[in-house]
Amino acid sequence: MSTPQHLAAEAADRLGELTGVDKHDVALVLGSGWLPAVDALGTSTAEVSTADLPGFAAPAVAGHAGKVRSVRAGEQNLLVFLGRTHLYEGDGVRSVVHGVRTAAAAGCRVAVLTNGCGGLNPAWAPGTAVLIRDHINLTGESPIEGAHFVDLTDLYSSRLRGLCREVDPALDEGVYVQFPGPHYETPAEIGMVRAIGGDLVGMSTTLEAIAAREAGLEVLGISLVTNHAAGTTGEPLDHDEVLETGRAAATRMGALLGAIVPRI
Ligand code: 8IG
Repeated sequence: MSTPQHLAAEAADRLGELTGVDKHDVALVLGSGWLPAVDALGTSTAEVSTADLPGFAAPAVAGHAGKVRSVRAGEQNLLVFLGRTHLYEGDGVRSVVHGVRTAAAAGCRVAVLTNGCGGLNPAWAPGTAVLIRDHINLTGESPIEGAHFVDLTDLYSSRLRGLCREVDPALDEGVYVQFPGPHYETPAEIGMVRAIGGDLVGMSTTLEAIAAREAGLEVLGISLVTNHAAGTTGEPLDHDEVLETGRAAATRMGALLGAIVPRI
């Protein structure tokens, strides 16, 4: 019988062989708009295709390459996922959280989960980074298998959020709401998000955060608001504009991550 944790341990072993790095310390998952930030993190010592690691699904979206880098940053070995598997790809929740489980099996104690998302607060111009304070998981899924009642109080570590605000006191915080996607929300759905206390809408992160917590990792979540949420301006949402906003913000996001990671 192969559990998801066994499969992750196999992937971590293979990762160790391919990168020559026995143990990683901090995992980073780079979402939409964050990929170019990788160069600001440190010196890349190895790049592995997830196709060469057991358990990873083939990537499905332009701008989401299935690559993992080992990056040396000061005294730390970073395991950087250049893209992620989304629930809407249809490969199931096990695939979505396999990277985080692999990171845990590779020795990581912290997971930094980034994403691109829509923002409900009109003051958040596209290109604004927002710390995730908490989440609402509207996927109807859990990555946890069996009767394992994992506590999600302070899922998004207040210690790590505090550290981010030492780096940039202007960082706002918000509640991230994950929808299954891949369609964006209707204006009525954004009205619901507002009513239930959400500030950010996206298609990732919450399932990975839950799996990370189950695996004992400390979690930091940072969203890049790439667009105003549907119906909050007169404009329709466009995936190419989302990618362009990410490219334009990359240098700032790189500087932010580059300043935060050494303090973790
Ligand atoms: I980038 O407005 C990005 N991803 N659900 N809604 C949802 N996902 C997103 C959005 C958005 N922008």
